[in-house]
Amino acid sequence: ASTLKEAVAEAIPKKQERLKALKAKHSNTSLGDIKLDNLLGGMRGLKVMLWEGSVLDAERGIAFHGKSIPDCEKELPSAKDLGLKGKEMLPESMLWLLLTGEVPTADQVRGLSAELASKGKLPSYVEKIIDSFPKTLHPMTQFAAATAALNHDSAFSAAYTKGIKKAEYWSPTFDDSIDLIAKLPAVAARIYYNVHGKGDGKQAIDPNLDLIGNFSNMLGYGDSVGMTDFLRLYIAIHGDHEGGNVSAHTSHLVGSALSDPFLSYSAALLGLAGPLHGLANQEVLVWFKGMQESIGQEASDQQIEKYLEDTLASGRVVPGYGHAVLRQPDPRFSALSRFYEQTPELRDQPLVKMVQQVSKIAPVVLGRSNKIKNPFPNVDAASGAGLTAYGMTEMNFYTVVFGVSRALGALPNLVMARALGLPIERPKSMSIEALEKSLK
Ligand code: AMX
Repeated sequence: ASTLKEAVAEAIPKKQERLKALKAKHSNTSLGDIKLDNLLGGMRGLKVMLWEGSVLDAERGIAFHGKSIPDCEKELPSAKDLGLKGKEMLPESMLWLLLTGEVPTADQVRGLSAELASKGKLPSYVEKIIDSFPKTLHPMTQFAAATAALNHDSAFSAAYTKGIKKAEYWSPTFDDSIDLIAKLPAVAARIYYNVHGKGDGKQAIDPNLDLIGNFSNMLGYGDSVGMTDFLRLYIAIHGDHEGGNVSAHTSHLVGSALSDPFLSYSAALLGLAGPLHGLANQEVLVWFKGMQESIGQEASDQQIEKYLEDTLASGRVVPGYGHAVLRQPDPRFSALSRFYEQTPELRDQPLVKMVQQVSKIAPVVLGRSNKIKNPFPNVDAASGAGLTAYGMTEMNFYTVVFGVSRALGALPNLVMARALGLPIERPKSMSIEALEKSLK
């Protein structure tokens, strides 16, 4: 296949066959019991969703079609493989893997980058909508609203109105998904320009650059190979974290009503904006700032330990630590740490050093609480330090960067859900009275 759409078209019939075979053999096979604890405990552990891109293992962390982050770093075409400045894997390569299950060639990735660049500019009505937002409106609210507004030109919506056949749903869903992935950087950059005055907000998109090369340019960091390469890694590894997390599950749920990809992903962004989910990367920096003001930049291990204890005692969470599924340090945290250690200009930055220092102390302190199931750092513990070190000090923009990334996983799942004919989601809920009666 020379294009991603051709590769997806080749992958779909094989998936349809495998799903058919599973249904024929196992429609009534149990995947586990539902306990009251699951119902009251945020549905933890219940296997109730089909999600093709990635699977999260509590001990080993995320695997994208079976490939760990280190595997991806070795195998996926990188900036270097495409002759670009930098060396990190490209989010386009991750997108190809997530959608098809295959590692693309450098030429395939180059073609995809060019396609994304050709679709990256915003229609002027969306620019006007973004420009009309008050600067004080949180960037995530602006991001979600502008993303929803892009559905004005949805191919899926138009095709549905014309009466497209169910078997063909995946094709305009794919077209919208690529269109949205192409435009998210420009939406984000315009918000950054309006709120923080950096970059030029003009969407000068170079057809010979990759998605993140252009994103970095639009944000005003294009001259920094380090920042551009950091953003590539950041956006590749935040792309997908199986289906149950709030943003991914939201896009799946909303998409199941046949809302188009723009609406579905806008809803996902609103979930990502919560402090227990994507906003944690902003919260981490707020927490670090508070700590630096309180105990200084050269704090001792004992001072940090005490600060962590005080945070817990005050009833707040330590942002960037813990996870609903993971029970080991997050390999995404490890990948960012590796980047920091290998990058001389970052290694000695005070905040980067402090992030590494806290990551050794916090697991001990959080581990003493017998209720916290995972005392280890998650990806959000590390991600803001790199952005800050490269000059992006505006913390309320960090979750927007996460939001540019999460589309790489959420949107392919919508394509697959339509290709596999998955139905509208409609789980059963229970009232206390209904539970009392059925559990008597
Ligand atoms: N600091 C303090 N308390 C924590 C904690 C932390 N980092 N992590 C968990 N706990 C507490 C919970 O609040 C809960 O307390 P409660 O019983 O009084 O309500 C108890 O420990 C048990 O929680 P858990 O089963 O270990 O975790 P969970 O599945 O309920 O929640 C998560 C997972 C991520 C929301 C939680 O660990 C947390 O709030 N972490 C801090 C916020 C954060 O970093 N979020 C980002 C996660 C990754 C992402 O989505 N980007």
